[in-house]
Amino acid sequence: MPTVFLGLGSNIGDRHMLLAEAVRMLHLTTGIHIQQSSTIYETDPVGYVEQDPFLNVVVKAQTELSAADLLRRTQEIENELGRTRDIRWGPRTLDIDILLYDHLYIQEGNLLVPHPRMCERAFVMVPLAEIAPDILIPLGKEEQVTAAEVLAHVEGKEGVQPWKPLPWENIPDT
Ligand code: PH2
Ligand code: MG
Ligand code: MG
Repeated sequence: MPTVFLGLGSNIGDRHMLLAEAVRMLHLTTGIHIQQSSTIYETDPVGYVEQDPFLNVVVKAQTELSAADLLRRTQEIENELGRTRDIRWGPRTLDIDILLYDHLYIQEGNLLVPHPRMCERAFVMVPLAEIAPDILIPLGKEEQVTAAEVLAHVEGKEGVQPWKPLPWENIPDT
C-alpha cells in the first residue's frame, strides 16, 4: 500500500483543534491509515509575512486511495472544517498538502507531487525530517535526496519551534 506524507497548517481560529480534527477525519476515512505524526510546531509565516504564526504538523499515512482521490479527500476536509483563504500564501484556517506519495513524481494539473515548494520550507522539512529523516524526495524523474540532506541546507529553521505533541492515537472516534 502506498505511503504518503501530508503537511497540515493553520493560522486562524482554534489552530490546534483544526489540526487535530483534520487528522482525525483523515484517519477515519476508508482507505487512509495514519501511522505517525510529527510534533506540532509553531512557525513564522513564510511568503506573506504580515500574518499570525502558524501551527504546522506532518503526518505519515498508508493509503489505498490514488493521489488524485487523496487530493479530493484532503480538499473535502479543508472545506468541511470551514477553510477560508483570500490571499495566496495568506491566513488560512486549514491547509492540507500532499508532500510525498511513495516515490512518485506527478505533474498533472493541480496535482503536483512532491509538493513543489516543500524543500525550501523549514515548516515542512523540520517536521518531516523529525519522523522520516531517510525518506527520499524525488526532485525529478531521476534525482532524489533525503529529507535530512534537504533539512541541513534549508533556511529559517529558527522560525520553527516545537509546540506540542499531536496524540492522534488518542483522538476519540466521535
Ligand atoms: N503555508 C503557506 C504560506 N506560508 N507559513 C507557515 N509558517 N506555515 C504554512 O503552513 C504556510 C506558510 C501556504 O500554504
Ligand atoms: Mg500549503
Ligand atoms: Mg494547499
